[in-house]
Amino acid sequence: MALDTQTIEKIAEHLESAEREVRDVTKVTDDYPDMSWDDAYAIQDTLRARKEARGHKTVGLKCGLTSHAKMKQMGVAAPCFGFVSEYMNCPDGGEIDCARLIHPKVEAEICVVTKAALRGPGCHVGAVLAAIDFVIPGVEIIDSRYRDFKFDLKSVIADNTSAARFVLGGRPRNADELDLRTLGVVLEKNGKIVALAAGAAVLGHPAAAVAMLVNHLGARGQELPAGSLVMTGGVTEAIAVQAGDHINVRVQELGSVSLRFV
Ligand code: 0L1
Ligand code: MG
Repeated sequence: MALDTQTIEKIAEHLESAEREVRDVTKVTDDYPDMSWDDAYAIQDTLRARKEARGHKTVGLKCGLTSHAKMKQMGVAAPCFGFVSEYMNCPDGGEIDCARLIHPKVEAEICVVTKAALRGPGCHVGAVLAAIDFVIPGVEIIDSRYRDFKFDLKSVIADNTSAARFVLGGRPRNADELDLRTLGVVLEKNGKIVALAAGAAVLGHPAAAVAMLVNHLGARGQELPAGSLVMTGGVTEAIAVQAGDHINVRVQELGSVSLRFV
């Protein structure tokens, strides 16, 4: 670790204030260029502890930058992991208040809820499929706290991978009834199709993103407990939205999820 505990706490407070006050900031590595990967996740962990201390329960984990479309869009070459909190959860068909967000974008995601604990290292797609309780479609609303979504991977990890809001809905299904690789996904904005993809866009198989998360946790001495929600990552590039926009995501076999920005 390049940063001491006090500095990590200071950066987490800085990023949390930016979110709470709905204002953008410059990326953390501008001020701390020697920050390590462990520092980046330590800042994220501190952010999580701060939210939990405010009563914001952590309700799921997320994989970010898991599709090549997203990696290309953001100019990074590897996935990252974050968490979602209770206050980020919005109802299917509901409204999202843009006044509480800086510059939101939406991502269509295939999400899973597990029924058995998973432990890495060595977790693979087969182990994940055996542990999935059900698959559910979702939309993630990302809102980087960094000006113009300009960041590097360490800075985005510190900023909890831009997590802001999420919506789950549609028709949950058992994983053994589906081939997650070939599930078609259609993202519509204001009634027009703006992005198309299939589940395989996420690391070849959405369960591979979950395995990667489990191995990441394993390297830190943690497991993914039974009953965990995991968002496996946007299947397409993220789409910018503003007040007045309506988003509908259709996932083959899993129904649709919609939301309106006000
Ligand atoms: O969920 C995601 O894929 C977002 C990861 C962070 C990068 C971004 O803000 O686009
Ligand atoms: Mg995402």
